[in-house]
Amino acid sequence: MTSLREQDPAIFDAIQNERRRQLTTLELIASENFVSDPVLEALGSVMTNKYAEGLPRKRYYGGCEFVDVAEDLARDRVKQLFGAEHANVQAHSGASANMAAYLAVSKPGDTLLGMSLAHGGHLTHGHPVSYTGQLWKSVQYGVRPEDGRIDYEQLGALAREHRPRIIVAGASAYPRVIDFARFAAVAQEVGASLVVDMAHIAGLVAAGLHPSPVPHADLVTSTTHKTLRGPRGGFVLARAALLEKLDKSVFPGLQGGPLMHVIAAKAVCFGEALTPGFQSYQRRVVENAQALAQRLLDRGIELVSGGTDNHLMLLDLRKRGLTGKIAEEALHRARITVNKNAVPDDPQKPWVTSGVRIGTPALTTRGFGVAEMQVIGDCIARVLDKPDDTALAAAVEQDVLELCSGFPLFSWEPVKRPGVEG
Ligand code: DSN
Repeated sequence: MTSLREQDPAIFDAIQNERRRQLTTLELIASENFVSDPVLEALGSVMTNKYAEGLPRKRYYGGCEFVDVAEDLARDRVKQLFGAEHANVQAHSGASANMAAYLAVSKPGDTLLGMSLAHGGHLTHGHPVSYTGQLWKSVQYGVRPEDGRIDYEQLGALAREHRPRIIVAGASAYPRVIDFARFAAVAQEVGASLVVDMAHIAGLVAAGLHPSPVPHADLVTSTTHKTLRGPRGGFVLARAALLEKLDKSVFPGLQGGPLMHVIAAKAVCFGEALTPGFQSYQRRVVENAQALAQRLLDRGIELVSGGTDNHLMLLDLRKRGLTGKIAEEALHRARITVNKNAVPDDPQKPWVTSGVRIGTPALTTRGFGVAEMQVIGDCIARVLDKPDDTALAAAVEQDVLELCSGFPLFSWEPVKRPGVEG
């Protein structure tokens, strides 16, 4: 990055500091990951210079012959990966993928039944602050208070009462297997389209470690940057019958020019996900999550639903008298990065919350295994036992740095201690 260093040292420094932060912290945000060098190279490529509105061989601009190659490869690979009939890989993000899917099978003013954000869903599943909750009539289902599992009885009852045009399955903070067949049965009963947002679990689905939504859903949306370990972006899978509606919904319905450098990087990510190594990576993600969850339980930390089946867990801090905000900040001081997160029926505001969400995809990419998860579980428990103790935070920070130093993150450099120029 010699030219960036010379031309724009402020941005160069920000990037170097972010790189150092990633190297010297424990990244436990469930929706984050570390991309490979080939993904990063495709992202930083000249394909960012190209306008390519339209689809391969049907563009509104000349000179698209090579970006067409990238988009064809991305579409073919993602279809192969998930056994889908059709794919659109142009969505800039998961939020736009969801909007495109909704617009393909309904119109604003229709009723949408989605999982409440407060129970683990997502803003774009019909929350009132999101356009999805403002443009559609939103009805929300959630989890059962007694066990934190999706309340399929409530889902069915709400569907029969409100006759939604769309039912949305999928979650951002749900640690258990989702029964897509059950969602499809409810959707069929009331004549709704089923849209599954598999963003969080896409990598697990690709590896066969979570049941696939593809046979059950009319449309499946996802991001590429979570468990799938690709560039930041989205895509939508569809039944062949919805091919045209979906493509038109993305462009010209929702977006202008696709980000061709990101699409090239998505193609690289899908190619990586088709290799056998990806399946063993996903297996380790789940093993690590289960090991970490068990260690936290052993240390007396309560988890929503009592554990995890996937890549994440949700810590319920109410009985400790802690908020998610305090916990996130205390863990940050010890170089452990998590996000505060609402627990079901959280009495606190979204900016405060009573929980913390933790996931293992990023650290598993970094090479951490079950033994390290146990050490990390102890580090988290030590901090949460005494969140105001700055001496303890400093001691845990040293342990975290020690742990990080054994796991280089970027192939082109070793771990450096903070403050030491690299
Ligand atoms: N913001 C994402 C997450 O952290 O789960 C969802 O889009």
